[in-house]
Order: sequence, then C-alpha cells, then structure tokens
Amino acid sequence: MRNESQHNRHSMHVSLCFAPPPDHHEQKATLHDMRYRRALIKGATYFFTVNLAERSSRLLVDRVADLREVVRDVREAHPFEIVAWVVLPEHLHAVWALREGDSDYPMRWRLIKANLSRRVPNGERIRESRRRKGERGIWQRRFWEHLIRDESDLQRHVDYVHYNPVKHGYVQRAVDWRFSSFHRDLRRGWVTAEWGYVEDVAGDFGERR
Ligand code: NI
Repeated sequence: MRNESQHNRHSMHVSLCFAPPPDHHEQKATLHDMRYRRALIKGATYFFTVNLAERSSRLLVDRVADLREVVRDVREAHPFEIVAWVVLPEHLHAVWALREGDSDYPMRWRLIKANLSRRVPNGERIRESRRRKGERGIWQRRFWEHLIRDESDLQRHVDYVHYNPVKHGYVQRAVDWRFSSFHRDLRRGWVTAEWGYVEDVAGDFGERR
C-alpha cells in the first residue's frame, strides 16, 4: 500500500514536470482512481455498518430478497446511489452517495430497518421498554457511519465492503460471495474475479468485537 502511494506521488511529480505520455502502469492507476469518483461529485458519500441484534442470526441472507425490495422501495421514495453494498448473515456494510444538500441517511436506515422488520415474524428477544414503544429487536439500534473524505478514502471503504465476506471467513475470494456489489463492479470491468484473495484493508469500520 505504501509503495503504491509512493509510486503515485512520484508519477504525479514526474507528469507535472515533464508531462510524459502515460505508460501502461499509469493508465491503470488512473482508471483505478476514476471508478468511484462520480460518487464524490454529487454530494456527501457515507460508509455504514449495520448489525442485527442477534449475533447468531442468518436473517439478512435468509431474507435477502425482502431486503432488496425494501431497499428498492426506500430508494424510490428517497433516492441515493449505492456505491457498494455487502450483505452478511447478521450485518451489512454499505457505501451510499446522497444528492447535494441531502444528508438524511438516518431516515433512510430507519425506514429500511422498520420495513424489513415488518416482513419478519415476531419472535426475537426484546427488552420490555422497547416493546412498549412498539419497537422490534431485530436490529441493533445504533449503526456505524463514516463520512467519506476523499477518493482514496472512498476506494478504501469500497474495497473493505467487497473484501468483507473473506475477512469474516465465509469465502476465499470476494467473487465467491453472492450478496455483494462486487458482482456489479465485475460486470463493469472495475475489478477482476481474482481480486480480494489476499488483500485486506486496515482501519476501524465499526465491526463488532
Ligand atoms: Ni463486516
């Protein structure tokens, strides 16, 4: 990672001084930077980690069709762009780009969580204080949010999302996990099927410990 950024700094310096025609390696680096840039232009972009309450649950993958419909409905009413998304059995990670002047992602998560809960039969354990308020206990109440700072931060979080099924030990390669926007990016030619076999991303992403 450090070598790559050193390389980028170096090539940027060289291009500013001498403006050489981009070699193959530079072209690849530029494509890499361009992939998700659009998400940053439109407005604020956020990374989220959202957990179910029950760590042993498989509800999100068992109900992934419901989750898809719920997200589609919420996006129809309150548009946002899905930059990346991965659904694990008991948590999910997502990167959303919101339109300029719109930062109401809490309302969108509230709707997604409530609408999915409504599709799932009652039966989860929940404290009486929450039940009295009409709440359901499927989800953790809080979620992790992170405002994306720049392109490299965006790329780091998109990579984190796509690598996550490998990180959690479900599969060997990112491509082997079905419920991931990795497959969309694969169709776009932004990633290769081999990606995510050995890579890992450092930092704090709100995973429960
Ligand atoms: Ni995770």
